Amino acid sequence: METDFLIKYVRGREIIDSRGNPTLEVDVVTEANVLGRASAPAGRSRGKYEAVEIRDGSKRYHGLGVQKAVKIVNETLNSLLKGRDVRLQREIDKILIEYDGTEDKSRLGGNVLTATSLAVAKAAAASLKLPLYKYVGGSNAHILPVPMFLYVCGGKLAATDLDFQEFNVMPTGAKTFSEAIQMGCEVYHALADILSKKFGKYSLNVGDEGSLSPPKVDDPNIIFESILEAVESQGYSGKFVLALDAAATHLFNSMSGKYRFRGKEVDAGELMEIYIELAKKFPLASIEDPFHEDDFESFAEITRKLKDVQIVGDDLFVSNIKRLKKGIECGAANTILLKVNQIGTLSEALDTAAYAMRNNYSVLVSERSAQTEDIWLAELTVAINAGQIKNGAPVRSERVAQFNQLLRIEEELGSAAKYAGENYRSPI
Ligand code: 2PG
Ligand code: MG
Repeated sequence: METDFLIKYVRGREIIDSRGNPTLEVDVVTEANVLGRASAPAGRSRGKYEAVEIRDGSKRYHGLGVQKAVKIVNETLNSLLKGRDVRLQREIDKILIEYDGTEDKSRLGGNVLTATSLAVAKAAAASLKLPLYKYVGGSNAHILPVPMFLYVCGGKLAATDLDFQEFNVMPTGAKTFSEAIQMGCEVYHALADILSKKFGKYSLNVGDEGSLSPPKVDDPNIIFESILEAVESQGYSGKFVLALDAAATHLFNSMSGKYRFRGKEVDAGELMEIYIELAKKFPLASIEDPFHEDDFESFAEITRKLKDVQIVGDDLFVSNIKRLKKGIECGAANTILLKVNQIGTLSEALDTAAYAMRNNYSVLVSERSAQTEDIWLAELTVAINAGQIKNGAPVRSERVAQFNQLLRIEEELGSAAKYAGENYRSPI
């Protein structure tokens, strides 16, 4: 019956994320009692142009409670969305965006919009008895992404002396997604061994996303060398490339106009040289946020200088189509990091991804440093045939949940599944 697809009610609740902070989960239930449930992830190393999160700011949970967000869902959104057809995703997202009415989504909140919008999509998919990736992506959703595994962290995401935030790897030489997972896990454990022998047992402490934490190391060269040693030890030479997230916004001192690096301050030109040297010395295939979030010019310069390297805009673009357009106009970066909660709704994220691809920008779908067990991220990555997913280390449940879902999707797609491999920037 057509009325089966109408929303009976929308309900929010406060749950906790992988950092032990509250986050919002939303249930969308249809008249046929079909449930769509989704939750919002949360960033720590956030860009200033991201959609604002609604948090309580009261005593509980150190101000991070989301009871206000729950109230918005249970009262405002419940009456706004009741009786709407869950299959009309764009219409529902438009209602949400218009009701919010702000540039930074501060009335309803990026967390409220993300959890609600995805819960609607999940309710529609479940009502139509389709997996989410097929509902959103259609019959051509078939690319299994190259997983970008996080091995070592610095910056805001781990208690190490490393300034750069993330040292990732991509098993581009695997033949299938499941082989990529196997390779990524084997090398992670080999690296854990190598780091603990070189830098002591505290290397085995893990950061926000399960990354390893070698103490008293501030030189990125040492990290990349150790990672390559681990890759070789497992017989995978040449089958992995390296990927860096400098998260340079958080190293930037706006007073001096310089970046913090290894105990001193360097200017944009010196930082550029550091990247160029790393790219010469290592199979460094991807650099995210090499400069701060307002420096489109330096982004454009590094994109010209390191032609073969994927230059990713995270804090720079914040998944926002307007900022992406500005970047495309001046040649800043060649890849967008896609995080739904930076922008708000699923429809906006899909628009940004489509616009990027049409302009020869690659799309790297990304987690946040705090996730839940919700697997919409994995589904979205296959839905848009993105070709790559950034998802932290392969060792914590909120990370593993995404990898495992991708393994299930690979199995379900059978011979139609295609691992992006070396074509991760342009998999079709
Ligand atoms: C990033 C992320 C995720 P956060 O900078 O890419 O790894 O950090 O989610 O904390 O913004
Ligand atoms: Mg980043």
